[in-house]
Amino acid sequence: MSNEDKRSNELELENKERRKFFGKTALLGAGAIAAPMTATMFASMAKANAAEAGNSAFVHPGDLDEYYGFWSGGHSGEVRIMGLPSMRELMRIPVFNTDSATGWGLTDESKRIKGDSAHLHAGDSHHPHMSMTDGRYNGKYVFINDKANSRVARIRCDVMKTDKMITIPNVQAIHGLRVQKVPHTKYVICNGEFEIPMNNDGKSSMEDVSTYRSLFNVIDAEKMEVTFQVMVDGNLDNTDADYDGKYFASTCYNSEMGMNLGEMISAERDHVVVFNLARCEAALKAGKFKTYNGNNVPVLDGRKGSDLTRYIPVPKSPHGMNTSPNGKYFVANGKLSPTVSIIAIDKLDALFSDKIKPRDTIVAEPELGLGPLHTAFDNKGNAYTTLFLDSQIAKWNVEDAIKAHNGEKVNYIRQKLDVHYQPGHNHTSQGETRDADGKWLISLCKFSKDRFLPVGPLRPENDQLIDISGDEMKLVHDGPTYAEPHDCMIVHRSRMKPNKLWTRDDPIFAPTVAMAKKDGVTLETDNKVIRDGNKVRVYMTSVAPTFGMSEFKVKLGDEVTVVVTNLDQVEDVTHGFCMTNHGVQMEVGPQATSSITFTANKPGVQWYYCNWFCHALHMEMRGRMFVEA
Ligand code: RUQ
Ligand code: CUA
Repeated sequence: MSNEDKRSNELELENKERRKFFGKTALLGAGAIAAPMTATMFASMAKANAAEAGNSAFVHPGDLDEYYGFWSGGHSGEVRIMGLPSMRELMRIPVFNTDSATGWGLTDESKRIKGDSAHLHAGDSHHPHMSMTDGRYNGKYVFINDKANSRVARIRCDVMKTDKMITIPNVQAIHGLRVQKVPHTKYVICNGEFEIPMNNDGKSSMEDVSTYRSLFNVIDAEKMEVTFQVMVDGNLDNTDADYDGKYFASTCYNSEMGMNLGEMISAERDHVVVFNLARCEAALKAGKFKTYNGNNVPVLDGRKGSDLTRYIPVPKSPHGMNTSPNGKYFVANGKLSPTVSIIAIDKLDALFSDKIKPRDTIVAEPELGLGPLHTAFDNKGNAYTTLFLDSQIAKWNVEDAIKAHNGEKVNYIRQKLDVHYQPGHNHTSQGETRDADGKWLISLCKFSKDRFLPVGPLRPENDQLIDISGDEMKLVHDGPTYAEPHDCMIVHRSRMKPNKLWTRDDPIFAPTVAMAKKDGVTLETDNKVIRDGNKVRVYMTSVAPTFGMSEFKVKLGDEVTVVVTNLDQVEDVTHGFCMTNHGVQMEVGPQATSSITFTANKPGVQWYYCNWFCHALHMEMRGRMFVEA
């Protein structure tokens, strides 16, 4: 049995055990207050859902999904975990947004992780992608970009929390993001979309755009530091990596370097830039770079004529960039052209040694329909392209498209399916890896219009689930979602092994543990108030249903840091800490330490309470801060 099969079986077994537990002992379980589902409840739900039973997407209540989906939250700034095929939302991971449930953006731990952007409370997350080993998801990290504030963040999949965030210098609007697939994710790659002057110090101008550039960014995935950047001609949109560890490719929709719409869409062809990783690393080593804007990030020159890059002309304002899971092709999606351009990756060596011309790498340019934005793949040689303007997904066969391009009389289009409406990204189960399995396709539709009960002028998006396991695509589920799942990826559950509890040595709260140590406090046992000038550190434990400290005193104007260590060892028993009227809220997971700092600017009695429902006596889990005037 493979490790993946073992993990899948393990999950099934745990699930059965859990149901036994809830069936018998949930009411008595110390701390566990989740209401058990009775047999009658199960039966009636099963009956209500009987009609759904024939639906391949139906997952019985209590059963586990086969896949984890990672959804970007778009301009809500977060990442969401979905279960597939049920399309149940399992969790939200705050990243670039601020979240009152978890205290993300409010706690000292999250502010430390956000670093230089701790003062920003907004973001626009687009492209979540998981780290890989040998072209396969390895369950370690998910990386995501923030277009709004030019950031990249990393989520640790053992705890499903953001653990690193960086602001990328010298660029504006990080857009396309992917990971190196082979041999492993050493680098995260991403594009600076908007062209800005180099240097952008106010001494350039609005009229002369000759110093404006977009940069390709190569980030060390473990250190989360920019290793180098590559300056290009034109701007950069989406990107992807090959399966050989040699090349990255990015689309450019503004080769014109236009500063308004008319200028940006004037050329019939823009291009794909291909980056040669070995040559970039060699140039970096040889010191062939410059720095800009007063920082020390090395910027390589990959403009036309450089040996680091090649420019392949493609029609017209291309958008999505997708590598086929057999490692053979880069597919650039035409957007304003009804075509996609298929670049043969095995011709890139010849292109970089100037044996062939850039357009010689194009092996087909199939016409698919209006507004092709993104392409996904199954394991049978088929591709699925979203047609934004046609509100359809075109299923087509890659090798047949190449035959047709070579003059053979074959129909490469397999099917066109209406989706509702205007799809942007799509994604197949494990389709950006060698493990593409051809089971599920998600169409992330930007409009839902009439598909759901009206909820006012602002409508949900519509994430549609399509069964692609048979010859025909079948739409099986409509999923309303909040602004705006730009992109997603679908990971088999056997690849994932999240923790059930925190471990006391977790690096996310290690600095807080170090601070306590300096104060002579042992977090696991002590409940203490430490005064340090007008700074007060309040250390307390929590065990359902009490805080280790039910009262403490501070003085008006003190800067108060409350550090809560949750000693509960029971799965799912999360506590919270909320100081009423102070905008102070946070999650404290089992075995975790969380801290939050605020000014005691209101005199008198201030109640604090646990804001995560943890026990039958959860309401009583509260205490008083007394602020002396
Ligand atoms: S982009 S709808 Cu931000 Cu991924 Cu194509
Ligand atoms: Cu602890 Cu609610």
